[in-house]
Amino acid sequence: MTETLDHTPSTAREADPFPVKGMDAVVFAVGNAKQAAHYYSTAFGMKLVAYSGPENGSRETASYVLTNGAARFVFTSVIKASTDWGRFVDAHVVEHGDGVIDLAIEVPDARAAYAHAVAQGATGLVEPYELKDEHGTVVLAAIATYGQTRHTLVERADYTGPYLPGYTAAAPIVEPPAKRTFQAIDHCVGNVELGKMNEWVTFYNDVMGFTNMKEFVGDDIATEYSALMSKVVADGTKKVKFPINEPAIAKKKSQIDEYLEFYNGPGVQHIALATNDIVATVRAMRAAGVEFLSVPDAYYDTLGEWVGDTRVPIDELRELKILADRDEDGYLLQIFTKPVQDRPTVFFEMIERHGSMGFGKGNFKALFEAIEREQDKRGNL
Ligand code: TYF
Ligand code: FE
Repeated sequence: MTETLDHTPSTAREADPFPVKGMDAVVFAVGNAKQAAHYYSTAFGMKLVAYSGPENGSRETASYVLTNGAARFVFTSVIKASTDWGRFVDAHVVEHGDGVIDLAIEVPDARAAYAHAVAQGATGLVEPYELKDEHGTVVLAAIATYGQTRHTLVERADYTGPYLPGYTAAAPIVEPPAKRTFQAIDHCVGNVELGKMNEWVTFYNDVMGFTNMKEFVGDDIATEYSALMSKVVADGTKKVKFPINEPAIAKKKSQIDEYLEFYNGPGVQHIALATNDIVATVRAMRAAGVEFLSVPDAYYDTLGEWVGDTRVPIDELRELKILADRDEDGYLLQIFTKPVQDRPTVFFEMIERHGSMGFGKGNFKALFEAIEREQDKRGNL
């Protein structure tokens, strides 16, 4: 038998089966969305742009949409549950505390993305459907990921409204800061149970065609100090990056186990926000009362020797407790907030990249020790 020649142009043959445009939104289910919208405005420097609630036809939930550059967060609370969705959001807050219910991804074709995902083994949660208003049409579908988290697939085409049909434009709660605090979502990290990291990495490989990035925390480092293992998957353009952590057995209870205990299962651990002036951002956020993790002064005594020159003098990094790391592609500056609710669960990272596409591997020891000091304050064994 002769081989059949494949005449498909190579571009089509290699076409991405699950193209993505970027993160559409991070959607939080919270106990009090009105106050969350205020906190993310005044403390994180975001801008309220859209609202959905009883005043514009949504009697069940109130949702506040805040943006900062391309980054979009949505905070949803239940007013009075009357559908399965309202009951789900209510139960989510009881079970997990304030947390992320949806890492929504913008795609060029939500129907095709959903069909591909489900064919590759994803659990479909919402079949593709259209929403329309005077600003145009949006197609939405949703698939399940770890824990009770989902990925809504959002096709906006030519939609010109402030967020989605059902939302109306809203005025900022306070005047946004003159200088933007961050401009995009850099990566979104999930915590999964012991032994499940590779399953979820395979899920993103199969369902979304995401590939593994080279930076990971293996069991060699895990047992020494970090008490976690981590791998990163990303889409072909590296715009959407999802690190996945699982706990590792170590001297003390893993920070991932602590999260899983207080979140009552897997979920989003941290959202990293990209800034182009981390010094100004951290100064503004600290002044507004945001708490960040501290590393010992000794970290800065040796930093210059291995990180080399960065845009920010070491003394300023030391003053603000900003971390730095360098790899073969460049360097990055980063800092981590403490958990932003009473449960030791969700936190944020601010990151300023200069070439490096890593996640701060050189800082893992100092960072994880800082996290463990916080765990100790909470009475961790
Ligand atoms: O996203 C990352 O991989 C880095 C490092 O519990 C990190 O921000 C990893 C795990 C963790 C805290 C930070
Ligand atoms: Fe991170």
